[in-house]
Amino acid sequence: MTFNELLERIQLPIRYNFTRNEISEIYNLPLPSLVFLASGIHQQRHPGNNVQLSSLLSIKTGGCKENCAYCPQSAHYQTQLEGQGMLDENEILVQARKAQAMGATRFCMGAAWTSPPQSGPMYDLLLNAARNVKALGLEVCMTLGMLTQNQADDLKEAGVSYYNHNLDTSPEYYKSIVTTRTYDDRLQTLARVRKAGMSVCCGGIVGMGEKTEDRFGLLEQLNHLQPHPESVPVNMLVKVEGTPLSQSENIHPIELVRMIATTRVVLPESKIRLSAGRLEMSEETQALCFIVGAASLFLGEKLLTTGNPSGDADKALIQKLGLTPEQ
Ligand code: SAM
Ligand code: DTB
Ligand code: SF4
Repeated sequence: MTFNELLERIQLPIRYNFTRNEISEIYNLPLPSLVFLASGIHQQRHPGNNVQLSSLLSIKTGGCKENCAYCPQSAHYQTQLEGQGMLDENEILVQARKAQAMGATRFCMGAAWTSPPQSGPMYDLLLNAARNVKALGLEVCMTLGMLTQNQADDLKEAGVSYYNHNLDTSPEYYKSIVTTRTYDDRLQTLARVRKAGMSVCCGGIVGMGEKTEDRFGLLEQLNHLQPHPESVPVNMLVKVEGTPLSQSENIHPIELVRMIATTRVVLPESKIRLSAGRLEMSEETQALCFIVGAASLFLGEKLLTTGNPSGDADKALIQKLGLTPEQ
């Protein structure tokens, strides 16, 4: 593509009908052209070089009935993980305050469930946790598995503004990653989250042994959601011993950069979150990811159950790159 063609592409309006072929063409552009295109779109639509900081807390850990092949929390696999029942309201608040003091503006609570309970004390606790965290002045995000419309409406009412529910990969590869639920189940929950008026946080994982075609398939699905998800986490698989994917081959950092850049081009307004796997990424790789479109990350030494860079290391990186944390 010539310089003028690239410049023209940067200005194109949002589309909801990208085909896999078109996505593949973007992904496979010569890297300098891809970086220019993605970075141009990013600077145009997300001016300010800002970075949004969220913090994660696992409020119910392990023992999950689903068999997601990447997940240390699945009861189907023998990992070193120590399970934990649901945290109480006070513990959640203590952790939320810590996250806020560290500089996070959004607090994301995750639970290893197929779906949250429909009612009862645990359900009330969830809703109270959302209210309490919101009252601290934090944005509230939850990721609890599949939701009914009622549950989605209640969470929205309790102050949850983002719901995370990933599609992970292409519909065809998904069948080799999880067999206890379907892609359509995921899409249904996403539709309910949208209907309830919450913002959608939906993305995927790279490094699960997928073909590049599967990455295009995921981006095609995300691109066809209307509106696009407000937040798109791109996770690099954290290989956990005991899970079926623990021996997966590493992906080359440039492949990750291509994935983030292509995400930026097909979902130009979404906030791209450089999520799991950052302990394995050099600062240079992360810098490239921020250049081509990532604009948010998880702050704090723990994701849900696995490691993440320290808050101090991340703040130093953010400063080095001249990014401004969102207030
Ligand atoms: N149980 C809920 C669900 O599946 O939606 C919420 C929690 S689940 C742990 C949230 C997301 O974390 C998954 O959808 C997956 O994309 C991501 N994830 C889980 N294990 C991971 C791993 N080992 N490496 C990278 N991402 C992972
Ligand atoms: C997402 O896409 N990544 C975060 C968040 N959503 C909930 C979770 C990553 C989990 C990594 C494995 C773990 O720590 O258990
Ligand atoms: Fe359960 Fe979520 Fe882990 Fe799948 S990703 S095993 S649903 S906690």
